[in-house]
Amino acid sequence: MAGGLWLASLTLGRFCLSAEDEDVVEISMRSTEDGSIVTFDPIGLLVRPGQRIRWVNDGNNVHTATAYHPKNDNHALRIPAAAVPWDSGYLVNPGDSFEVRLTVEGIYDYYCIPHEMSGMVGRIIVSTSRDYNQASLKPYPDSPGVEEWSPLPDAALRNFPPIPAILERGRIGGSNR
Ligand SMILES: [Cu+2]
Repeated sequence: MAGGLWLASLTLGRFCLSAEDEDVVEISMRSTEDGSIVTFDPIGLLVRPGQRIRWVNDGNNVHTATAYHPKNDNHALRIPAAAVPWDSGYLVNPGDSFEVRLTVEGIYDYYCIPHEMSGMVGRIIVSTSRDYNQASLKPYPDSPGVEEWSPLPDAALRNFPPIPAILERGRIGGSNR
């Protein structure tokens, strides 16, 4: 019970569990050795509120998992307004990982700091429903909307998987280009 309470008090951050490990959804931070392909895999993911999400570096490059949020270097707000933004910092070594637990329902777009310009972005939907209308999940506009926010690179805008596809399939694999 004490462990459960301790867990419940954590909303994000780096932490490690073994015996109490519950199900965790992993997202690989993938890169070819020459860096010609960089991608989150899966790039689109549907999770239930409160589920643990872990990004793991596959070891060929340096990556971050960083929420689209003005607190992260003036990026556009592309997570629910009530949600807490995150930034993993640089994950340098093979197997380096970072976890969040997203409790607010909605759409979460995030990027990799060194590879945003190359389109290394991902989208997580936190929802108890797979029904597009019932979940009332609306896509974010392409333009940042607020003057101070940085515009998104075209490569990033191109790569967000469509919301209906994520709801239907649950997970969308990363780029193989
Ligand atoms: Cu990256």
